[in-house]
Amino acid sequence: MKNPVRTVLLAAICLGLLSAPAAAAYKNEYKLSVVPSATSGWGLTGTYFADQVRERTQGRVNIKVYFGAQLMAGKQTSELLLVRRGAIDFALASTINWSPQIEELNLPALPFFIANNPDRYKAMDAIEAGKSGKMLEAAIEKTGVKFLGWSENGFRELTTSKGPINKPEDMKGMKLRVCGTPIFADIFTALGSNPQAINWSEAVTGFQQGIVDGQENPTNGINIPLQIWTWHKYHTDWHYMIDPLFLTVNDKVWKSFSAEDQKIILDCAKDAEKYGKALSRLGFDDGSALRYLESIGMVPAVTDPYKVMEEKGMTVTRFTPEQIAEFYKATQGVRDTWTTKIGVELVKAAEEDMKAAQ
Ligand code: X2X
Repeated sequence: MKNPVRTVLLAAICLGLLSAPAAAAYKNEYKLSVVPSATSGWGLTGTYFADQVRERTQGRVNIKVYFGAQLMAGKQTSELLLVRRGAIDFALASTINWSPQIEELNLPALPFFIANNPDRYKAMDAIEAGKSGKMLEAAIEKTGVKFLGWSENGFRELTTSKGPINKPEDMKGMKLRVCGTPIFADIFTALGSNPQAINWSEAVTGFQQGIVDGQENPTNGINIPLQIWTWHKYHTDWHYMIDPLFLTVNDKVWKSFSAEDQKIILDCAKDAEKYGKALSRLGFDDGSALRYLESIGMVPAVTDPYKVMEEKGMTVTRFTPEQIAEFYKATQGVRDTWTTKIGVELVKAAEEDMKAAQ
């Protein structure tokens, strides 16, 4: 042993005893879960977030996106459980898929609630920015995961192979695919249809085989990328509810990041919110979505969804205020029952947030 000091130092380095104090152990790859495909608005937003994080952390945080609910073997309502356990690191999750475990997240699924405001996008933003949004974030974080920021799948519209739908009676007996979240069964039963709970991973096969007569999903985010007109020729533009998306990460994983990387990740989540919302709102808002997408050089191929649906042979029924009023009335019982489950205080806070913003 020629140089004992050097030997001790080398041994200490090998044991990791002298490693830099700020350098937490990072994984080579972090898994981010997305329920639909890579080409959905949701999938594009997940990729955008992962790319931004990788670039801005200079590769320190390397996120890989897993599409098609593959990390949950297709069972979309298991996502929260797997993020909590650490089998999934990050998720760009929908309130719909986490609401079976977190009752508060049913708020945006209250039928004809958010879109019942003059500007439905302002109403959504006001909830997220307001007191009710803070209550939703707290409900998410109470389960032991870190909330990073909002994004959007979009207002959900009905597409059917039979139609058109002008009044609740037109839906009578129709077999409609819904996800397995309980409030959906209640809404579609109240409207006289026959809801079928099918995971998204199996829903497209259901459309191909004609097992169901229709489904509901956002236009830009899901229906157009999926070319839903292949199976459904009728589009009912009723905006009956919305699924906001949110970025979230396992708490332990979050705590393993340096303060610098945490800040970068939160900044990237803010940008993912702007991008995801612009994709969802393109062609439906006052033109801000298009201007934003132009400013970041990310305009998608379809910028006029109504025109595309009509060109593809879809009959688009845009609801009048009188029609909305009829559907509103038919779903009053669902709003009453679910307001109690969600929490009267939260629903009231959301009403106040939305009203203040109009
Ligand atoms: O299952 C659906 O309809 C989807 C893809 O929109 C959700 O995950 C909520």
